[in-house]
Amino acid sequence: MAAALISAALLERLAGAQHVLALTGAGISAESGVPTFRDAQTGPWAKYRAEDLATPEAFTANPRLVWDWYEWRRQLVAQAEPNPGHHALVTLQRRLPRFTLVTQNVDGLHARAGSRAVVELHGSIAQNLCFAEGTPVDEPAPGDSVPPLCPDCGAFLRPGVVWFGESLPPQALQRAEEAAQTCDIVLSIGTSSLVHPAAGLPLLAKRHGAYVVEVNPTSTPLTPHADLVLAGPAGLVLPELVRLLW
Ligand code: BJW
Repeated sequence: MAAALISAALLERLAGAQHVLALTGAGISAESGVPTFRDAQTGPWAKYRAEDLATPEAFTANPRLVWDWYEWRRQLVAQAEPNPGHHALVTLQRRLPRFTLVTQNVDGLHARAGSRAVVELHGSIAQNLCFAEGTPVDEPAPGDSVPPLCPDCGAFLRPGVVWFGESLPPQALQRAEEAAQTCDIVLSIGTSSLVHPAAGLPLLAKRHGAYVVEVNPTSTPLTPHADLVLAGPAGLVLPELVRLLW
C-alpha cells in the first residue's frame, strides 16, 4: 500500500535534495504505543482532555493532578521503543547531504533511535524545571512532596515541556525556522498541524520554495497546501520510502 503512494517524482526529488526538513508530531510515536496528544485518554485520565492539563493555569490550580499525569506518561514513554518510522528518519539523516529533524514530541524516541541534533520544539518530558524560576533541576530537594520541590528555592518542580501560552525555546525555534527557509523538501509527519508556531513551519518552507509532503493517515489543515500527501501510517510509509530510495 505504502509503495503505491510513493511516486517516482518524489523519489527523484529526494535523491537530488540538498536539505530535507522533517517535522514530526505525536503520530510518529503512536506505533510505539505512546498515545497521540489528541487521542482520547484512557484509565484514570479518561475524564480529562490533554489540552486542559498542558497549561500553566492547570498546574497552578492543581499541581498534583498535572504532575501525576506527567508521571503516568513518563512511565508509558519509558516502556516504549522507537519504531520503524523513527529508524527510517535515522537512515535519511545518515544518507542525505543535509537533514534537519524538528520534533514537537517530548518523548525522546528520536534520540533513542539514533537521530542526532534533534530540535525539540516543545521540550522534553525527561527534564524537570523549577516552576518559579524555569531553571533545569536534576535532583529535587529531599522529601515526599508531590510535585517534588526545587532544592534552591522550594518552589514546585514541573516537567520541562512547553505548555500552551508559553514561549518555545528560542534557539530551537530559530533553528527550525532557519531550516524551513533553506530546505528543498519538508516532510510533515504525524502531526495534526493545529499547534503554532510548529504548524506554520511547512507553510514557511513552502513560501521559500520547498516541496511539501505530508505523512498522515488523516487529513489536517496542512493537507490542502501539501504538494503530496502520503496518507498512511509513518511506520509503514517512511521505511518504504527509504527502501525505494536505496
Ligand atoms: C499518525 C499516525 C501514524 C496517528 N502515522 N500519523 C497562531 C494561531 C493560533 C493560535 C496560536 C498561534 N500562535 C500561538 C498560538 C497559541 C497556541 C496554539 O497553537 N493554539 C492552537 C491550539 C490554536 N500556541 C502556543 O501557545 C505555543 N506558544 C506560543 O506560541 O507562545 C507565544 C504565544 C502564546 C499565545 C498566543 C500567541 C503567541 C506553545 C505550544 C505548546 C504546545 N505544547 C503541547 C504540550 C507539550 C507537552 C506535553 O506533551 O504534554 O505540545 S500541546 C500538544 O500539541 C503537544 C504537541 O507537541 C502539540 C502538537 O500535537 P501533535 O504532535 O500534532 O499531535 P496530535 O495528537 O494533535 O496529532 C497526531 C496526528 O498524528 C494526527 O493528525 C493523527 O492523524 C496522526 N497519526 N497515527 C502518522 N501511525
